[in-house]
Amino acid sequence: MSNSTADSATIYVLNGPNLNLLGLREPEIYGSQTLDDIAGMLEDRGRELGLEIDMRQSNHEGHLVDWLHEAQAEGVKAVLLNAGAYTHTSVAIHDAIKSIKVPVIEVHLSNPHKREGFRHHSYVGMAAQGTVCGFGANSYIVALEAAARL
Ligand code: CA2
Repeated sequence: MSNSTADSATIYVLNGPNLNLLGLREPEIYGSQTLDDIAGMLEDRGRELGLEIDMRQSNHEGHLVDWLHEAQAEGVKAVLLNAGAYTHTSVAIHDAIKSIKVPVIEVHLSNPHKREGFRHHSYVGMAAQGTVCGFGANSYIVALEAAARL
C-alpha cells in the first residue's frame, strides 16, 4: 500500500458569498479564523486521513453550481458545502446537489437554527447527505471526518 498523494481521494470544500471576509468582520458570530486558516486546518487533518483538500470560495451562485457539476465530472469523494446565504435561497444549488451522485455535506460555522427565522430553512440541507453546524471552524473538520467514513 502506498501513501503517495496520487492515491488520495479529493474533497472539494466549497464556500459561498461573503465567506472571503471570515476573520475580518463579525468575529463574535463567525470566529476569528480566516478561510485560509480553515483551509490549513483541513489540509492538516486531510493529510492524516489520506484526503486531498480543494478549497474554493465564490460570491457568485453559478460558480457554486458549476463546481458541484465539476465534482461529479472529476470523481471527487465528497463535497463539503458552506453555501453562505445561498443556503436559504438557492433552488439552483439544491437542484445541482440532487443532480450529482457525489455526497454533499452541508457545513455552517454558526447554528442557523439559533438565529433569525429566515435562516431556519435550508435548500442545501434538503438535498445534502447531512449537516454539521454550530462548531465554528471545527464544523469543517467534523464534516471532513464524516466524509472520510463515507
Ligand atoms: O454560519 C455559517 O456558516 C453561514 O453559512 C454563514 C452565512 C449565513 O448567511 C448563513 O446563514 C450561515 C454568512 C456568511 C457571511 O460571512 C461573513 C463573514 C465575516 C463577516 C461577514 C460575513
